[in-house]
Amino acid sequence: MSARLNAYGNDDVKKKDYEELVEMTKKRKRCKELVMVLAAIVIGAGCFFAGGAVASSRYKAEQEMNVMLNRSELDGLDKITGTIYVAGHKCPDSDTVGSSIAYAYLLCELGYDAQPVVLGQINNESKYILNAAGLETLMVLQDTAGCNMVLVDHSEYTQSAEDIQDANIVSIIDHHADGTITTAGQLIYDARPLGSTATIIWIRYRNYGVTPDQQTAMVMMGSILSDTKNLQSENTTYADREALKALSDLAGIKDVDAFYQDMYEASLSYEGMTDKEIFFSDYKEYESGGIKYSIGNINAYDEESAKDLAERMLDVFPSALASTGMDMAFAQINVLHDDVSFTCLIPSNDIADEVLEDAFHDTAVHEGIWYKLEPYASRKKVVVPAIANVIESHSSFKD
Ligand SMILES: [Mn+2]
Repeated sequence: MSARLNAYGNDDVKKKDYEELVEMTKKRKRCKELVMVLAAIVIGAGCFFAGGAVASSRYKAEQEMNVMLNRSELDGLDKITGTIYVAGHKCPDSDTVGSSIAYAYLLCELGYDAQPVVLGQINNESKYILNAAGLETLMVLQDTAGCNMVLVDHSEYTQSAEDIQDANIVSIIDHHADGTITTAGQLIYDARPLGSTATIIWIRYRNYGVTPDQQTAMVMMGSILSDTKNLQSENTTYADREALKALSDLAGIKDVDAFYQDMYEASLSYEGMTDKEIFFSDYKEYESGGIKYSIGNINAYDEESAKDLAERMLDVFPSALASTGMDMAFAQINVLHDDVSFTCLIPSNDIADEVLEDAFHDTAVHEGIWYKLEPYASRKKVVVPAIANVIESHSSFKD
């Protein structure tokens, strides 16, 4: 029997040996490849972590450098003698109160003698926030002449202390249109189009490498919630959302919506307040094309209480116009609920009514004494620009 030759020219026995050899070689090759892959992974990981460590230390050095660069803008404060007072606008709202506290705390942490103050009585919403944070109400500064001042949440003379021209203004931190206040000397002027001044101050904490304590974080939270209506208002930005997240963590507030709800309910309570005090509780004055006007912001629970408040504001207007020297005034009443939610504007007199008719004939419904607008219409972003636009384009209002 001739040996059967296979394709390799070997007999069956040799073929078996050969196949085993091939299999072994393959296994060895696979092993070698595995070892090489493992070695590559180990080397790669080593390089990655070493590179990562270099990158992170470089990043840390960069961060430290940034903090030092940012802090150097405070050098001028070293030459100041006496306390630096931090104040928001007249008829303080929760952003003004929280921002004053937060910025004064930041300056104190950086070694300066700073104190938060207010230019008038705080409203019920701010009282709720201070109470929740366990903080005392702020000192009312009557006289600012000769004082070192940081102005937060405003930059208009009409919204500041009467004698602010005679103060030494060292900084303005604001999120409104640039105002009328000017300074003789250098200053930190930080204006950013964010939802609240407290958000700008949170960014400044980060820039200076400082963390607010629990109480300060809570009042800053209150500022953002109040000015952005719990992030619902159209002025809300990415920065406001991030600031609120970080600050609620620091404040230890897990249920931010519930905190806002309690704030909101406190803001609806005008208990023990006269009609005049209600109108002036969140009140601002403006001037466009030589016409002076004011807007008082009020929150109401439902349409019925809004109607009641609107009637009461009509009674307040004549004396409010007389005592402030305004040409016209408006009450802005906000009803913000899941089931019913709107903003309405009540004009003080015929000329104010004409302005609203012109400004909102396309976007508002004229119902009896008020003009009903979309909910969350921001005083700053919707109401004031529309009114200013009408006043500036109609010279007849100046007569
Ligand atoms: Mn504000």
